[in-house]
Amino acid sequence: MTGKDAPIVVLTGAGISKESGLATFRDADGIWATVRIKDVATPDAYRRDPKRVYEFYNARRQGLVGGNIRPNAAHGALARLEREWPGGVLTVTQNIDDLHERAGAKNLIHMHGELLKIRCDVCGNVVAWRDDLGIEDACAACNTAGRMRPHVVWFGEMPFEMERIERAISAAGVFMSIGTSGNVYPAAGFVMLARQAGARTVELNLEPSEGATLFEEKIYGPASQVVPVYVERLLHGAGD
Ligand code: BJW
Repeated sequence: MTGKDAPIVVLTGAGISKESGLATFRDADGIWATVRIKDVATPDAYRRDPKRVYEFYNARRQGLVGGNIRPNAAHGALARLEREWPGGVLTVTQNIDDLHERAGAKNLIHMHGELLKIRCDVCGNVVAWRDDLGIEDACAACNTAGRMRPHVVWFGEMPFEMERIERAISAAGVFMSIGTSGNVYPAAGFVMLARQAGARTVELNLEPSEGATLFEEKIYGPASQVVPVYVERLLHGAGD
């Protein structure tokens, strides 16, 4: 299949957490079917109506912390791959949930931020946060009130750790994309970078994504089923 000394980069999206009970964005029953991006996921929405944005993320935070949300077999299989693959594995997730780390992932980048953190818009201080967030909450570092925001990346903002991600993809032997529709850049462009680097490119998704034709190998089905099988094949399959 591929040399086991070659590093693997895995990109994940909302589809990997669907079977854990978290909604995706663009499926028929997804988040964007009930709220508009421009009302909750842009810096302008936050400036215009911070309360609306707080409510949107408070509800999702409550769902993640208080709901019966657990990592599924796909998160578990990727954590196993990270532990056992000799060449090293970096998981880059677009998801703001904490299911990869709860499954045991250590080498992980949350390129679109984390739901269980908030950030001061004034001084940049980031803190862990599991409660509701409101306009009255003040920054523990600079004391400014009313300027704490979800530590997430909205449209028009730069995703986190782009240099590190691009360096890792440029050195990868395998690039796997799991549970993402390929609608949102720069993540949707990573497959092109991986191809330029000569990596083997694999899409594992419920259905063909926007960029499906760019992948050499495509495996369609629920992540909790197809990811563990693919990981087993990488670790112990016959070379092909
Ligand atoms: C399953 C499954 C199961 C279901 N098993 N699979 C014109 C052209 C190109 C780019 C732009 C453009 N105009 C504007 C842009 C840039 C813009 C962009 O991409 N816009 C597009 C809409 C066109 N991007 C940005 O603004 C980004 N920043 C940026 O570009 O900065 C400048 C820059 C320049 C140069 C280099 C680098 C940067 C920021 C994007 C921020 C995205 N933010 C969000 C919300 C915040 C976090 C949150 O609230 O959660 O991030 S939007 C939302 O979409 C969220 C997700 O992370 C992201 C991706 O969604 P994802 O994960 O793919 O979910 P879905 O629902 O789309 O797909 C799920 C898939 O799973 C489906 O395919 C299902 O079939 C599948 N599935 N069940 C397996 N059981």
